[in-house]
Amino acid sequence: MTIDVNGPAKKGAGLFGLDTPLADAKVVVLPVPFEATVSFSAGTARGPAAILAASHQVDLLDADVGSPWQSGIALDPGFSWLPELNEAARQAACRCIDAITNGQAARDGDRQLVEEAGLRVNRAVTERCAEHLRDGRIAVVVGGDHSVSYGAIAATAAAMGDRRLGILHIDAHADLRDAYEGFTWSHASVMRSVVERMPNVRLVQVGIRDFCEAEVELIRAQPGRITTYFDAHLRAARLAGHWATVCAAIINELPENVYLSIDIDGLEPSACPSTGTPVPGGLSFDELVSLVDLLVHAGRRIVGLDLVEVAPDAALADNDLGLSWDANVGARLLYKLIGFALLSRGSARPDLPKAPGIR
Ligand SMILES: [Mn+2]
Repeated sequence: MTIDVNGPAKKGAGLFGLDTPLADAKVVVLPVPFEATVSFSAGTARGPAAILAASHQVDLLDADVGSPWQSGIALDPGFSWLPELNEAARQAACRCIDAITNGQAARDGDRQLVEEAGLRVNRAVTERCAEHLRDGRIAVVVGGDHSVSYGAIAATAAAMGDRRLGILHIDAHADLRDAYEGFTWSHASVMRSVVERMPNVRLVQVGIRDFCEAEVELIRAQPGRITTYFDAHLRAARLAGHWATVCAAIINELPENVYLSIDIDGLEPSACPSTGTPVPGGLSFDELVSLVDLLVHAGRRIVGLDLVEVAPDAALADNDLGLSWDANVGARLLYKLIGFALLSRGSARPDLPKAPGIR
């Protein structure tokens, strides 16, 4: 199929209206619709389908990143067994959480089912991402809840060998809990697992505004491994218009090779009203885009990325997912993030007519 860069996407077209075969793609997007341990409300398992539907509205020429589609963006078919496993694990997790909140012990069988599901998903994501990385592609994971980032980060960290890997983690939540609600592979403990199990990783968190005392203690105890820019610290600088200074400080904490782990709830809830655990405050869409833009300008190389916790409005039927505001934001952010990753590896910047009077 030839792509009409000026026209609307064809019905049934692939991600961003493209149908790039894997062999011609520099970027591959792996959907992981898994959300076994989401605490507050479900829906992020429908995130990849909603982003695919909304991606047809995204124009292929972008003012920030140019034409990333020209590098080839393929959609990995994902894992056929995952939806069924997700459903079973989610029901078991709900029974566990119900038992715990009622002061009872969770059933061993339920707990084991959730643990094994998380392990299986993470292993599958690691293997698939490792294949794509070996083939020289940028692997992009779309969740699903934040637990699915683990496998993608593990593959990227392993591919780095002895070199350091910086994780730029955008989130409302610190995700440093110790096995939240008793689940090893919980979305709320994913970055703790990353730091504990991947010695070459340096974690830099931005936008954090939901955390517990133990998480703050962990951050305090590991100044060389974890740096957290709490939302409360960023607020004054943001409101005073010093965002570029804040970005420079954040980027300064990161090594040359950077993995972006973007939980959509790091943004203001207006950008993600249907996400599972929204928190007031957070970064604007523009602040996030400018941070990643400055990261690339500073010469950092984006070696992998994920976008997680995007959930469509629960009221939308499957055939209306393209109408989702959350997915609209998610699809546009995804296209820009892919574009920035390509720019960081030498793709051409966009050449738009100059705007008189501003730089
Ligand atoms: Mn979060």
